[in-house]
Amino acid sequence: MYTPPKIWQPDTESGGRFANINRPTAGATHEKELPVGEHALQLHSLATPNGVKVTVMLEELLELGIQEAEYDAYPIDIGEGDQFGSGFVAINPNSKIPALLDRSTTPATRVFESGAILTYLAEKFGAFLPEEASARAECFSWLFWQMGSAPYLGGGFGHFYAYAPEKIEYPINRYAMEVKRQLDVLDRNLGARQFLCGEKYTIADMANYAWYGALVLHNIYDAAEFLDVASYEHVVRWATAIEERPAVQRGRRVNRAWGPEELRVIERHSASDFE
Ligand SMILES: N[C@@H](CCC(=O)N[C@@H](CS)C(=O)NCC(=O)O)C(=O)O
Repeated sequence: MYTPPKIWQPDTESGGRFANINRPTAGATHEKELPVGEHALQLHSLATPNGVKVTVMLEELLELGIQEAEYDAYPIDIGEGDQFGSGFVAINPNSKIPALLDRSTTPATRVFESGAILTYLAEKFGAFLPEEASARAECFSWLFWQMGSAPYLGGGFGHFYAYAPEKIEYPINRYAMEVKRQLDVLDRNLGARQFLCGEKYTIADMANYAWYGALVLHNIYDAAEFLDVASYEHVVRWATAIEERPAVQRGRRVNRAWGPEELRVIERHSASDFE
């Protein structure tokens, strides 16, 4: 039984996995310039679900033949604290991947938060976001739904089920209930439509696929059986169809520093990096 003290103090000893990168303050911890490539778009990221959303979008734009979407992608090793380097913090004061710098504008445009990056790219290139107001609102609804919901999946369920130093029934129950509810929200919607916002594939699908696709197709947190993810048939059908797209297969590999060697593209500068 824990009795909170009058004034909270950080306890980095028993914080579980990732405790070493957690601290109660923001800002840079060290001076470190970011590398700069030849393209206008400079992405600093990692192939986690939040990172994959953006590399999928960039590869989808390139698949459409939009050359201006060429980009340099550099890895940020969040386990080593790269997200607290001065160069990275200048593009993302929140010290989390992904972060994008667009050098085609004067001054350069920084964008952080994966949902904001997807929207920025969709608006810049006029793709994967409906123009018409009602359809656009539906797309933003599902995009923001993902941004608000996934922290309960990752930071809530994933943390307590997979990473916390001990299995505690109360938070696991609470977050398993919420994640199953979220899967049911998606499943009911996808039972009536091909994609989340209707018959067209949009940034809302990319954002949601990165998290819920990983859950139903790739057993993240080793929880596929525990959450009975196979029972959400429409979600599985939708995620499988998205994952077959060549751009998605490429996007999943960018800034990936783990898994089979032949699938890793730790830095990406051109299409030839996938060969
Ligand atoms: N809401 C943010 C979340 C980003 C996020 O949580 N990124 C994680 C990796 S998936 C991170 O950089 N963690 C490092 C840290 O917390 O220090 C987004 O969607 O961009």
